[in-house]
Amino acid sequence: MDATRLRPGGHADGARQPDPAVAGDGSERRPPTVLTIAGSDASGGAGIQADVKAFAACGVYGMTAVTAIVAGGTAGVRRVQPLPADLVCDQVEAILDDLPVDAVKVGFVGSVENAQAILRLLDRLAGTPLVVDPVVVAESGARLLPPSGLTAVSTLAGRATVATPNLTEARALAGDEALDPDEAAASVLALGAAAVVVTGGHDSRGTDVYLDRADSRRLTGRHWPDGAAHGSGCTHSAALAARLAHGDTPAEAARIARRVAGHAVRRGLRSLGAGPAPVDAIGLPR
Ligand code: PXL
Repeated sequence: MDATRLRPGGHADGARQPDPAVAGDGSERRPPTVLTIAGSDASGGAGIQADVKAFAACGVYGMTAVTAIVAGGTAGVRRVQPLPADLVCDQVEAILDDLPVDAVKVGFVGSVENAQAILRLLDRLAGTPLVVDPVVVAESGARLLPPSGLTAVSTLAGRATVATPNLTEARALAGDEALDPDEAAASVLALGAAAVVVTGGHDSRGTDVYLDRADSRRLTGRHWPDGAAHGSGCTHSAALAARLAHGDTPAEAARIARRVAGHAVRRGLRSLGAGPAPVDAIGLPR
């Protein structure tokens, strides 16, 4: 199939368009696509596993480049093994040489070398919406990224269309533990990101703070303080990237991502795991 004949998304056109996969001009429609560059969480609740489930829940085709293997569960992490930076590059380049990418999410990078390699790869992705979730700690409290990695992750966050730190991560990037969510959002924006969401909507705070250079919003709604939260940040940033791939503005994508992550926490699988239970983004039968 000639890739130029494939079109993202689109809606079926009633009786004159019986096959929703074929557009009026005869070209075949394709789903929006999102690439996640992130770590593998052995427990299946967070990382790349959470991303792929959030992509499915948001109706996009997901592609993955794995940065690190995290041997961990809901209660903690045994080992973090970054993959070599050239292997991260090969994965991304294999995708870029073959498939369309409508949005990119960067999650846990695993190492400074990987962060630097990802920065170089972004040159090939200029113009593609980019969500950067600057993962530093797991929901269990386990530190995933050593302090030496913060500068590289700050640089990545500065390239984002939307950066999505939680309050702990935003303070770490800003180097100031005392910032409130608004101040933390302003500091991350100052790194160069086009927009920032300091997340809190899927944890005990209940409100996401959205900030870009023209707009500032509090994203509120139902709040699930006793929900299952392992993977909630990954689900949020993956859903946000998926909505950007659908063509939403950053502010609208952030609004929907808060809802998707909140529902995933509410439906979280409290019967699984010894720590914060894994989110459920896809509504598993039980
Ligand atoms: O939830 C943060 C997170 C992100 N990425 C990976 C993880 C975790 C938490 O465990 O393992 C790969």
